[in-house]
Amino acid sequence: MGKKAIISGITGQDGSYLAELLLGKGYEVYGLQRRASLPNTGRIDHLYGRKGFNMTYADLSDSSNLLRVIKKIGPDEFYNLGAQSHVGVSFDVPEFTVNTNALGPLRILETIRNLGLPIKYYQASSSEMFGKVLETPQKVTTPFNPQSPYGLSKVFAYHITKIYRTGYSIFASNGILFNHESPRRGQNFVTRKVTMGLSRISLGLQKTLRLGNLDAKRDWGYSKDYVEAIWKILQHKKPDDFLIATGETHSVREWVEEVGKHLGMKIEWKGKGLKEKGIDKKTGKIVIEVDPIHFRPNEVEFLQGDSSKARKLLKWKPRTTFKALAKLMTEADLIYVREEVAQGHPVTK
Ligand code: NAP
Ligand code: F7E
Repeated sequence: MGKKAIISGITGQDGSYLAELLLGKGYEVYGLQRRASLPNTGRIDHLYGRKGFNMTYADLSDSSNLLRVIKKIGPDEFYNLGAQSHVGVSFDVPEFTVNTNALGPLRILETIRNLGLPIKYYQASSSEMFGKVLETPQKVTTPFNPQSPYGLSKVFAYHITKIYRTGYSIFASNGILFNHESPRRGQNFVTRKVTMGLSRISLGLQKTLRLGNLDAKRDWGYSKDYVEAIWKILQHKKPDDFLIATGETHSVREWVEEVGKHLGMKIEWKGKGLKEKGIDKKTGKIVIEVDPIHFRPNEVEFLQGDSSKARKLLKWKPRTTFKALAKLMTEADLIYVREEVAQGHPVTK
């Protein structure tokens, strides 16, 4: 019989790709789904009915339900991907963010400890923990300097994972993943917001797209490549912490330009600060404007990861470049927007 894995956050971007990967490897997958007033399973609807795929209700804020579910399933592996994952939103809902992202992992680890079962635990740690970076490129050994409730919640989760590993000999590992994107990325993260927004503009459905800090630089990879690293981290001979990144860094402005190219636009920048505009040279129209509503109280300006430890010990490397990622996400969103229109869904004007 295949291994059993629980995935929290299965309805999210990474959870959906990880579920596909594990089912392909013959796992029995148990996804934790939280209750929502509208269906929240759009990313995994295609998996229902597939052999080995199971879903159950659970919430990371509810210890007793985590105990019941983990005890009943008795998994070999627990992938904790569930989180309030939006950095900007974490300034608006800091307590909820910390409860889910910091105490959630503690609740799972306590359950594993109390049950005394040999369950391997994966913690979805984040490059946001490096925050205002103290070293470049960032390595597994770079000190953390978080700048948001989100970043700080993930620092707690990172350390509690290590404490349960060293203190109770639990196979508990951290994957410090840098930004990773895909056509399944939430639409309020900047890469997807741009591929959706510029696709709509190219089809004449929207006039401009309003963004925040265009200078921020990120090390952007592809979620499908990164879930392979997540799986490999739990297959490593001993529990450890790994950093997963491409090593390339680009600004939000460069992402906009690259996406524009795939839509036949040539975006040029005029003006400075709040007055800066992105203009499509081919049409002379303004397509990007700056809106301070998207600025954060603290900003992480620059991230670039050194994943050499994972490349050496896990034999993992990213397969998708920045340019390839922009192409695949833009192509997918052009189709998505066209379908949205064909189905008569409202579009932003
Ligand atoms: P995502 O798309 O936002 O998915 C988050 C998932 O967590 C969703 O399934 C969400 O459920 C679930 N969730 C939220 N609150 C919950 C709660 N209280 N109880 C149970 N489930 C809850 O995030 P992602 O991009 O796939 O990222 C996966 C994980 O990796 C997250 O922990 C994130 O913080 C971390 N991470 C992401 C990146 C990245 O660049 N993507 C980088 C580093 C680390 P609903 O669908 O119901 O909202
Ligand atoms: O912002 C800037 C924004 O929200 C990237 C999460 O998956 O990765 C993600 O966090 C940058 C920031 O991702 C807009 O200020 C400009 O500097 O796409 P993002 P993030 O904050 O880096 C890390 C690794 C995680 O762990 C998180 O879970 O882009 N930016 N204009 C904008 N960002 C957004 N969202 N919207 C804008 O209009």
